[in-house]
Amino acid sequence: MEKTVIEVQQGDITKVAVDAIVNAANNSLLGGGGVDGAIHRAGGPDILEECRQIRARQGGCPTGEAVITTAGRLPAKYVIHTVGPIWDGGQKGEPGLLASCYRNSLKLAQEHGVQSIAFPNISTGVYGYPKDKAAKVAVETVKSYLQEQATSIKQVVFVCFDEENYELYQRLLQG
Ligand code: AR6
Repeated sequence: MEKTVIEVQQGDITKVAVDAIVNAANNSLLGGGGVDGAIHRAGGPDILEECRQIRARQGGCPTGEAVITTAGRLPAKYVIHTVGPIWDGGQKGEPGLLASCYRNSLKLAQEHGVQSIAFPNISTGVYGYPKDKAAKVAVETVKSYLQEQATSIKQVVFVCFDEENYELYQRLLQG
């Protein structure tokens, strides 16, 4: 089987033309700041309306899980909203929850026939997860998922907004 390409880019995830972009959302699914704010601003009100419907059905999104909507005005077809853990010292299950975000997002993408997917650096903004630790979890989880599963996904892009994350991911993906 053809190998999935894993790439790193620096920039704004709302501009990336892939089948699905992942949003670092919160349990309410009702929007917020950071990448969540940027996605809803650029994508328009349809995304929030779909999030409201999901919320009415299932009461938001638990930490570590993911839900999918269309992408409004964005170049992507889908937005996968996942909720990262809030960093609280690292002994409260944060690494497992962060890994679940990546795994559940890939699973949902696969269920929708997605071939290319872009991730932001989940939890490393407002939620305070140390960037180096989060990058390791992200890269390890994506790599092991792709090794374990037969998948439709041909391209995974880590979109880093800041220089520090960009350098961390470049280093981790070199090897
Ligand atoms: N494109 C790509 N990455 C971005 C963008 C962008 N346009 N904007 C910010 N980032 P954060 P969290 C990076 O705070 O830590 C929201 O209010 C940013 O530099 O967006 O998971 C939600 O509603 C950082 O590396 O998400 C939640 O309440 C990364 O995205 C809460 O923040 C994640 O930072 C979630 O916190």
